[in-house]
Amino acid sequence: MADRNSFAVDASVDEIALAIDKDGYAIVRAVLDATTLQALGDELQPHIDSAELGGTAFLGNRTRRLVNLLTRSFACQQIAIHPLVLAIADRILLPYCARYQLGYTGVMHLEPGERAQTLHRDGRCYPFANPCPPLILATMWSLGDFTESNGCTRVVPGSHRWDDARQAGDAEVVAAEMPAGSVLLYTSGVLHGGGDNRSAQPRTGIALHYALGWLRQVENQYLVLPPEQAKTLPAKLQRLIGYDYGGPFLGLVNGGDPHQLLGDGPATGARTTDELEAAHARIRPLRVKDE
Ligand SMILES: O=C(O)CCC(=O)C(=O)O
Ligand SMILES: [Fe+2]
Repeated sequence: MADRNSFAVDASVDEIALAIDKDGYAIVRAVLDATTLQALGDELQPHIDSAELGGTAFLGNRTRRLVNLLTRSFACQQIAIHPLVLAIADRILLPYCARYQLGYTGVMHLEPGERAQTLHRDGRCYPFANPCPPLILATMWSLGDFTESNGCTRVVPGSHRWDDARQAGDAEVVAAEMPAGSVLLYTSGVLHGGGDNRSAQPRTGIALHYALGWLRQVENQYLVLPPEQAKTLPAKLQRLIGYDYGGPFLGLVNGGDPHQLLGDGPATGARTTDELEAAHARIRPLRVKDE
């Protein structure tokens, strides 16, 4: 059955964001052109070949995991700032933060015979009870076709609105099938996991996660990419990896904008700006129930 949350690349950002709000995920099919897909494969494959296996049932005994993707692939730097993804991230995350950031980059390369991963929420590293607002917008780009038989990501529609105690029944799990060059987007509250790879070919996905700007990054992007290296990146990406305020009075360097470390900012900056204050004033404060 066709997935109602699977969209063609010309779908509107509104439609896609609405699906993510309602069901916790959406797929946008065939976003990347053949040249970009080829470049991603060429740049990443040598690193994937030498990457270690996960080594645990959760990380995957037959899954090669590669991290620090921005240091390894120019094409990955480009897809991290893909305008469609950023437009969707604006819609999903900016109601809860003045800035969001790239929190994690990784390849999940499931070798044939890999077993399905336990369903989980990517937001579990942050100690909030579920249901809770989106802390992360995760993207999973398919380097080849993602099918039910090669272990495509499985998602549980609507589970971002469930309590932590509720378990998913088999009939509630959807295989997020998509052709090569597509992107699955899901929020931190959605139960999901890699599938069984029953095919004879590996299944390769690129995970790029965007997190609210006031959270700690899963992968410390600015130690992975210290200023000398970060200088070579597009300005948008520099800010996205953390050379930016996390919000008013957050993430300062010399009392101001961390972007100054890359040589273009004021020597000392303002602790906040009118634009940050306005963005902060628009966000919905979270109410944490004291139990
Ligand atoms: O490989 C996949 O499809 C999902 C992997 C995943 O969700 C994870 O490792 O957190
Ligand atoms: Fe996950």
